[in-house]
Amino acid sequence: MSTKSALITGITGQDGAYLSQLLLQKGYAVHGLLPRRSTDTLWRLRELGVDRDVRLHDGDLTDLSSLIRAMEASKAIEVYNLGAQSFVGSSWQQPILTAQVDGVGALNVLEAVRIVNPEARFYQASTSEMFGLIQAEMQDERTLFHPRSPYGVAKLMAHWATVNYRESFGLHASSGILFNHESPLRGIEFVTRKVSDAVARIKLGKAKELRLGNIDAKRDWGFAGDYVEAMWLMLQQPQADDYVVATGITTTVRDMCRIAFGHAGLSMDEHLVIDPAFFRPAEVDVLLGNPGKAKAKLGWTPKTSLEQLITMMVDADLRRLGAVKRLEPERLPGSRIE
Ligand code: NAP
Ligand code: F7E
Repeated sequence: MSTKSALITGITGQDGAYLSQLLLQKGYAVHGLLPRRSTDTLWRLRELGVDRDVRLHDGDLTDLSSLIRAMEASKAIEVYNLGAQSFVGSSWQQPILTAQVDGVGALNVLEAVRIVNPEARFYQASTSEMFGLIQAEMQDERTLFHPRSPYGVAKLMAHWATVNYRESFGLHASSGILFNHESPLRGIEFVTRKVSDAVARIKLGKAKELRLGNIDAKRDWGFAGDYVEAMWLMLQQPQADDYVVATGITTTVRDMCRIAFGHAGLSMDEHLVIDPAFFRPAEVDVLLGNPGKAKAKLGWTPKTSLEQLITMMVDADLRRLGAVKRLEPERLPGSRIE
C-alpha cells in the first residue's frame, strides 16, 4: 500500500507541530508549507523531535502559485490549513494582513486543492473567536456568529468559503471550530504561555511581576495535543462537516493564573499587576463550547484537564529557563519516545 501524503500550512506553529507528530505516528508522509522568514522557525518541530521527518516547501498563503506547487510536489490527499496570523491582539494593528492571510489565504488553499486535486480532503482551522459576542450561553455548530476582532472577521470568511466549496464543488472540506488550546509550544504572546513563562521567571528570581489586561475574561481551554486528533478524525469521515471542539468548561484568566502561581508555590496577589495596555478595543468576554457533536460523530473527547495543562506548561518553562529542581517528569507530553 502506498504511503498517504498530507500537506500542512502553518506547520511551524503550535498545532502544526503536534499534527505533524500525530500524522507521522500514523505513517503519513508529512509535507509543510514554509513561509520565508529571516529567523529560525523550526523550534517546535525540533522540540517534538520531528523536524527531520517532515518535508518543507517554500510558500506563503498569500501566494497561490506557491500553494499549487506545494500541492503538486506533495501529492497530498489530506490538506490541513492551519496557517494564520493567529494573535487576536495584533489583528487590530494589522487588519489587512490578517484578512489577506487568514481569509483570502484560506481561499487560495481551497483553490489550489480544486485545481490540483479536488479529491483531496481539506481541513480549515476555524475558531471560537467567530462566536465573539456570544449569542448562546454554550456555543455549538448552530450558534450564530458575531466576531469581535479583525481576526474573527477574517476567520469567518475562511469558514464560509470552506462551507461554500463543499456546497459548490463537492469538495470534502471540513471546518473545526476549535476553542482555545494551549501547550508548552504555545506562542509567548498568548495569555496561558505568558503566564507560565512569567511564573517560571519569578520562581527562578529572573522577574518580579506579571502584567496582564482583562483577567475577568473566560475561556474554554484545552490541550493542543488532544485537539489535533479531532482535526485528523474529521478528515476520516465519509462526509465533510463542521465540528465544535472544546472541553465544555470555562474558566477566568484570573483562575487559570492562580493555578500557575499555585503550582510554583507563589502568591499570585504579590506578583500580578493589571495593565490597561493589555486591554483590547473589543473583548470576547466568555467562551464555552459544546463538543457534543464531535463526541457523538467523531468519538473525540478531551483528555487533559486545565490543571494538568497549566502545570505542564509551567514545568516546561521552568525547564527551559534552567531550573535545577524540576516539578515534572523529564519529558514533555507529546514528545517523541525513543
Ligand atoms: P500559531 O502557533 O500562531 O501558528 C501559525 C502558523 O501559521 C505558523 O506556522 C506561521 O508561520 C504560519 N503563517 C503565518 N502567516 C503565514 C503565511 N502568510 N503563509 C504561510 N504560513 C503562515 O497558531 P496555532 O495556535 O498553531 O493555530 C493553528 C491554526 O488554528 C491557526 O489558523 C489559528 O488561527 C487557528 N486556531 C487556533 C486556536 C488556538 O487556540 N491555538 C483556536 C482556534 C483556531 P510563522 O511562524 O513563520 O509566522
Ligand atoms: O487571550 C485575555 C484576553 O491572547 C485570552 C488564539 O489562539 O484563541 C486565541 O485567542 C484572553 C483574552 O487568546 C492578557 O483579553 C488578559 O480575553 O490567549 P489569548 P484569544 O484572544 O482567546 C482563539 C480561539 C484563537 O482562534 C486565536 O488564534 O486573555 N488577556 N491579559 C490577555 N491576553 C493576552 N494575550 N495577553 C495579556 O496580557
